[in-house]
Amino acid sequence: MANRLGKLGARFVHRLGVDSVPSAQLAEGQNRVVEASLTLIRERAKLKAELVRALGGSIATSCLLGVPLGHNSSFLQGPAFAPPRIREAIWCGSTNSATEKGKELKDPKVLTDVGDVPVQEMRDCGIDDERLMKIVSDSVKCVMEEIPLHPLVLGGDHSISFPVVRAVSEHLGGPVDILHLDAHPDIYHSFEGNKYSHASSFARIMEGGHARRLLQVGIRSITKEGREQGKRFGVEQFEMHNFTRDREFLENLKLGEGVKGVYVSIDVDCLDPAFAPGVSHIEPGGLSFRDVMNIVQNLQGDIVAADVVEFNPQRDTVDGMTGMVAAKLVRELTAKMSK
Ligand SMILES: [Mn+2]
Repeated sequence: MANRLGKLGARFVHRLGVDSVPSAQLAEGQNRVVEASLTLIRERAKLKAELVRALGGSIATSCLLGVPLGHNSSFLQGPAFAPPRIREAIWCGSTNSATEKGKELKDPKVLTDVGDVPVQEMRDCGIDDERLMKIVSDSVKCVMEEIPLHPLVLGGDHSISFPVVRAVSEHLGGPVDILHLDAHPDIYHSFEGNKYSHASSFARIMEGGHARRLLQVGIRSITKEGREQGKRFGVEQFEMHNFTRDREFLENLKLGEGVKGVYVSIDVDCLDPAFAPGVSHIEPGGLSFRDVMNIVQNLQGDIVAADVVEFNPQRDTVDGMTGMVAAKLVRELTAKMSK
């Protein structure tokens, strides 16, 4: 059923062309759709920030922003369907709304939400990837402009990390340090001819000068090009076959000093598939959920924004186990970001 719906969703996109609609008319219509989408996110962010202030304010409030984009995946497109599944699991009645160290998720000063960027709707209007990536960046900026909201982005495939990190560094006026947990380095110059591929996002981030340090943790599927690109950009790649040696260092990280803060990007496939089977690229030999918690919970640094990407609901178990795992990653990132 989920698979059938997924395919229908993807097929419902009509790529509008100049042959069917005059180009000036198409461009004008697209502009209206983009403006409407940004207006909805901007106004919701403004209202949620007003609510936080009315409740006494905070230093930082995590703010969910869904980016249901799956078409830059090289294999399956299911991550486009993840944001509503993650939200459902965050509030699932099988568990309570407290984080491990006692933050209350129902408190709007801790966690709020501005909804999703309407990715499919914009593609249906013929908007191309170059522009779509800019709309994702602009949506993130709409959230960051509303103090004290800090974006916690729900993917989507990993291609979204590029426009999100770009927006964060442009908004803050300088690079950040990035902690990137993933089975893959996602640093190909381009993949299958697509420079916006989910396997290339960190090449775009490094070229753009949006990160000072990039630490990649959980790596266990890396090619020669992946290692060469890593060296070229000065990336600190921590491969799983050395994890026993690296564990103590990684569980006591201190990042973000002298730059604009820390960005955390979690690809759900950093976890071993035993913990998170609902991903597009099953890669055995990964981190345990507690390994990830130790790394994230012990991290010293000011987390300015984060993402959780590559959860594929079409690959999940019938009881939605990976959805709960992705939701817990979001819950614990929220605990870490909110102050
Ligand atoms: Mn990955």
